[in-house]
Amino acid sequence: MSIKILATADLHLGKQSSDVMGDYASTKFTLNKITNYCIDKSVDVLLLCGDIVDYDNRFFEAYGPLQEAFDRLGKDGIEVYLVAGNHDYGVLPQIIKTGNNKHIHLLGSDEKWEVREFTKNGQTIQFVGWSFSKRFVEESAMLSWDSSLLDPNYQTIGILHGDVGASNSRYGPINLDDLRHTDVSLWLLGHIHKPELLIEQPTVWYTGSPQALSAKEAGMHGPLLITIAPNQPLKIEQIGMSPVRYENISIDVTGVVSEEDLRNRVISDLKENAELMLTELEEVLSLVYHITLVGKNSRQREIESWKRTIVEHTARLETGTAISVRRVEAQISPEVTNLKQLAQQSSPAGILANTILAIEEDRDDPFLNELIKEWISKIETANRAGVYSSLPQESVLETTSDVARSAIKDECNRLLGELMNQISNPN
Ligand SMILES: [Mn+2]
Repeated sequence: MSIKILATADLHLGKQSSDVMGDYASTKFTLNKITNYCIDKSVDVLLLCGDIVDYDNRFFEAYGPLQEAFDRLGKDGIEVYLVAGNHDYGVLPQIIKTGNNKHIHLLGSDEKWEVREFTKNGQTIQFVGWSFSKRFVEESAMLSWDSSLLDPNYQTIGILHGDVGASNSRYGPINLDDLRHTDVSLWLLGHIHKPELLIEQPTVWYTGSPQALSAKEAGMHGPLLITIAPNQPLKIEQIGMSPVRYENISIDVTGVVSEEDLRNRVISDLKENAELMLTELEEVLSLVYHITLVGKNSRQREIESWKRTIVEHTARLETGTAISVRRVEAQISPEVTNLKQLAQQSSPAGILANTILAIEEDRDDPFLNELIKEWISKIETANRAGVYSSLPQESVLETTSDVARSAIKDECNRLLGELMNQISNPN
């Protein structure tokens, strides 16, 4: 006999996946799938590691779907242990209090560590957790960690929401070293939406968001299934459950000479890429690509115009998955046989070639340094502009020197392609 646990975080009820249409865009869809999975697969415990509800003011949007899920789980004898994150610190306790929720256990209210035991067929484990009670938490929850709360006879699973490795974070900074010495065999964390195994001993996971919400959340998304059998190592596997999957793909356009060529290359590359991950697409209704055109081609300007219709491309896979394209960008280098030789010239083409090389070789160059300074100052001005002030922080453009270098390189390549075309076709 064993204990089966399904763990997830960051569902953000009230939000929708971007770039897709249909019922499944709403994260209510995945809440329902999680509930069905727990019931169909005889899961014993559902663990939720924070930010299950998108915002503190989403009570009415979240209440119905969440309470319905809790009710269905309760009817099947499934217990839920959870902590609150920086988004749902207020709304989550409120929803739990409103319904008939004896089987729902919010751990660590008031930012105080709390332990609860769970027993099935004589096998006991314990869950320990800590919840946000306000939006911003600047001190690590581990400062108040107290090992004496734990019963040393039982295996422990810790659940916590926070920002690993970001000591200046206002969203509950977590230092991984603090988790290493806690007598907890498995830590399950929420906040970062990309599922990731952070350490093996003790095992520390970001469960990731069960439903991918935007192109920033590429790859497979779904809860972790954890099986605990007495005297056996933990078994952990990710269950693909997200109805949407975002992928970034580079397509080489070297040798493309016509719009038809470009179209054929895009269609066949997307199909090939999707077919490679077919086994992971069973639950995926929509596969959304962000395409970057790369390679060497001097028809940069024509490709810019040919690529405009690519976003209209759709196709369907044998799994029923619909393929679509959200965005196409081009990072194409001109067909220059010898960039180094060209960089020796003092002509505009030579200066562009030298700048591209300086970025590629990570070399210090006075002209490039000026460009970076100017780029950063322009983007900072744009970020400060009133029209953007209502955008959430994550939509603001980054102004690091790496981002500047990559933007400048794209632009130099484009200009150099233009120049080379003018030189080879003077009219
Ligand atoms: Mn969070």
